[in-house]
Amino acid sequence: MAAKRIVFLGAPGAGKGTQAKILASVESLAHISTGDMLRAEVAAKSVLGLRVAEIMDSGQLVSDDLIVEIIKNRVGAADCQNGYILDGFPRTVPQAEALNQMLDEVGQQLSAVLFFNVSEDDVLLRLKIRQESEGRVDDSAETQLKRLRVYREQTSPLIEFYRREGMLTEVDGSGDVLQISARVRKVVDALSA
Ligand code: B4P
Repeated sequence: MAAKRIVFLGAPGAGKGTQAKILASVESLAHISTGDMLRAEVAAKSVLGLRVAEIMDSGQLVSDDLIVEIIKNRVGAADCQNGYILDGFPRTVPQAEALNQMLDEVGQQLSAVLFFNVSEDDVLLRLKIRQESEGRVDDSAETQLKRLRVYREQTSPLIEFYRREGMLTEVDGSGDVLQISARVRKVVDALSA
């Protein structure tokens, strides 16, 4: 079976990570979350972690060069042979261009880009609940709004970018987790049909 290489795109709190975990396990794909990778560096207090902690906590994006370097090293790993889900990458047009170039260089192609469409009200509610249960610094009320602004300005242009490339499939990201994962499965099943 052909490897599946899928990008999950959406606002902070749109449920990319939640859905990526489910799909990765069902389809035996590597789940590559730049957010999780950066948080692990911060928790380990590594040189990289110390550099990015403040940027993440303030709701800003980490620099494109740094993220591209992280992804380059990650997609070559053995667990990516069957394919992978890029969860939270790319997040800017330069990151998307770097990904295209990276894939060209190794003769690979993306299979699909899934855009999780969720209202800002739903996103803010989910982040508020997560802040209460997990206490993530970047889920505080003030930072949530900043992250949404950064998303609108820097990430949402990717919707048009991938639509133009004929790669974009929109998934209704409202409703409960199982409803949404059924929608995701439908799109992914169609890729292998
Ligand atoms: P991420 O970790 O990607 O954070 P996220 O956008 O909040 O996560 P996601 O959309 O996956 O939401 P989730 O499923 O968890 O990024 C964090 C930071 O890292 C960024 O701000 C940036 O600083 C940095 N970063 C990451 N990638 C970068 C890049 N490429 N370039 C530069 N910087 C980068 O869902 C959210 C919550 O909702 C969860 O609590 C979940 O349980 C809940 N939920 C999910 N689905 C639900 C549903 N259907 N109903 C109710 N609740 C639901």
